[in-house]
Amino acid sequence: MREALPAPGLTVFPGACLARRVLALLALVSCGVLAQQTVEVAIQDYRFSPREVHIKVGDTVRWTNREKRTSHSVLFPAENGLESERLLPAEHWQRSFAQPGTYAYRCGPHEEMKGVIVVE
Ligand SMILES: [Cu+2]
Repeated sequence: MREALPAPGLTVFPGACLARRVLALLALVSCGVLAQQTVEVAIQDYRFSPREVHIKVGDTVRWTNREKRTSHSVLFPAENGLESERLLPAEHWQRSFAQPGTYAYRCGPHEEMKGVIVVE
């Protein structure tokens, strides 16, 4: 975003200066929103790795099945059983998180496989 600079010799009023600071602050905030990240979680040896992931609101988590032959899924019991498709080796699935909170999940077919996403 470019601002028009005052012509040489013009007085800049304090109010205009404040408005410019507010605009700069807004630009910073929107840049922060745009800087969304995708965090990788590997599924290997019947484990989610890392087991616990901390992200910011708006970030995306992508799970990739790194097994040689076992398929897995990603299941969020607290969200009406939201579940990925069954992931074959080398397949991945991702979702983003729009609300802060702690999201516990597990593998659909293997209940003992657990993980958690903490959205801050
Ligand atoms: Cu599994």
